[in-house]
Amino acid sequence: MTGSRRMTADLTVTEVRLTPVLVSDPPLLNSQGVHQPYAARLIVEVVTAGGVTGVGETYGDSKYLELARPLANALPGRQVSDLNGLFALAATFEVASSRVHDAFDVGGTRGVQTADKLRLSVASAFEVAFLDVLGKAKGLPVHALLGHKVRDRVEYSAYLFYRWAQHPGGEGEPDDWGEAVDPAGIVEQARRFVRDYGFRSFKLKGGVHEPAQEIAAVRALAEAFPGAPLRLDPNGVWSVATSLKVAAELRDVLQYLEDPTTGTPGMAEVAEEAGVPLATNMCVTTFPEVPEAFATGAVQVVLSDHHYWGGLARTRELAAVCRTFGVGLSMHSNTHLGISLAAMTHVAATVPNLDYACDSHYPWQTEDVLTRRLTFRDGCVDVGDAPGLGVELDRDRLAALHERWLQDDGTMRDRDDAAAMRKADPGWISPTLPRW
Ligand code: GKR
Ligand code: MG
Repeated sequence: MTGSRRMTADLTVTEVRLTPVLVSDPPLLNSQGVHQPYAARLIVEVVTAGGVTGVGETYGDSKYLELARPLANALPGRQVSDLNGLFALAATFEVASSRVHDAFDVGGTRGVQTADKLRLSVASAFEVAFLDVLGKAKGLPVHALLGHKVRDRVEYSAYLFYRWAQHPGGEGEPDDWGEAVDPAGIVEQARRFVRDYGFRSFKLKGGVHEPAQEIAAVRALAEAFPGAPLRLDPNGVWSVATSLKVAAELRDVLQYLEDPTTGTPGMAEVAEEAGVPLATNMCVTTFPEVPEAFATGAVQVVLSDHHYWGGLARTRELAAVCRTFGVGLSMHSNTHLGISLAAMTHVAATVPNLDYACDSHYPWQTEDVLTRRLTFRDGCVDVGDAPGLGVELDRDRLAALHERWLQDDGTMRDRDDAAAMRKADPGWISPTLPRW
C-alpha cells in the first residue's frame, strides 16, 4: 500500500436486523392516563460488508414496526454514507390511513400525526445506525461526524412525574420510588433525582390534577430548590384562560411553561400575555409547522425529539432554523433506552444554541440493551469520544427483552395510557380538551 492509499472498510449494507423489545416502565401519570407496565422500543442493527455494525433505536409500537420492516428490507446494497438516499427511500413508503390519525399521541400533535412524522421517526433509527457505522469505520465519535462537539457534557433536567407506588394489580416490575401524588411527594422525588443524578433543573409532568394542585407542587419545588429552573407541562389540556391564570401564578418561578394549551393559535394567544416563555413538543414537531408558530410568536422554545424530526442531521437543521428566528431549543423525551440517550447526547453536544437542559425519561428505565448504561453526573451525560455512538449491545439483554415482546399477547406492544388507567378506574376515558 502506498503512503497516500488507505484501506477503507466496505460500508455497503448487507443486513438489517430489527428487534422490538418491551422494557419495564413505572406507573407514571399524565393527562391521558398512566404508563403501562412495559413500553415498546425498536432496536435497529445495520451490518455492513466490511463487518462493521451500527445500532439505532426508535419508538416500537406496531405503526413504527410496520414501516421499519419494508425499509429495512430495501437497505441492503446501499451505502451507509447515503443519508439523503435513506430519507428519499423512506418517503416512498405508504402509511396506512388508519395510522395517520392517531387518537393517542401525548407527545405529538394530537390527532394530526402525519405520515411524514411516522416515516421520519422510523428513518431516524436507521440514520443513527448509519452514523454509528461511519463513526466506527472512521474511528470518529458521532459528534465529530456532525461537526464536532462544542461542549464536553450535555445537561439534562429531572423529569418529575406524579406516580403510583405500583401498577394496578401489582403488574410489571416493582421499584422503590413509592408514590408521588401531591406536592410533598413531588419534592421528595425531586430530592432523590438530585441525590442520585445531580440534576439542577426540574420538569413536572402536569395535566394530571386540577391546576391549583399542580401550581402548589411547582411552588413547593421553588421553595425546596430556590432559584432552580422549573418547568410545568400539562400536554395541552388547559384552555387559554386557564393557561394564563397558571402563568400569572407561576411566572416568577418558571423557566418556561410547556404546551399549556393545544394548537398553535391557542399557544399564540397564551404567549402574548403569559409573561413566561412557552415551550412545545406538541404544536411544532415537523418543519411545516414552524412558519405559523414562529410568525405568531406561539413558541419561544422548541423541544426537539430527534426521532420525530428525522435523526441527528435534521435536528441540526432545526437548530439552525431556531437560531435564525431567535427561538430557543432543547430536547423532548419519551420512554427510551441508552442508544437514544447516546444519540441525543451526541447531537446536543454539537448544537451551539442548545439553550436549556434536555428532557430524558432514562432514569425511569432501569432496564437496557447495553453492556454499560449511560450515567448522569451533576445532571449531565459526558460526551464520549469513542468511535460511533460509543455504546455496545448486550445480546443477552436484547434477547431477554425481545422474548418479553414475543410473549406479550399484544396489549403492551402499543402504547395505551388510557387502557392502563382503566385497570384502576374502569370509567376512565381520555379527556376532551380543554379539560380545565
Ligand atoms: O411519558 O407520559 C409521558 C409524557 O407525557 C410523554 O408522553 C410526553 O411526550 O414527555 C413528553 C412531553 O414532554 O410532552
Ligand atoms: Mg412536553
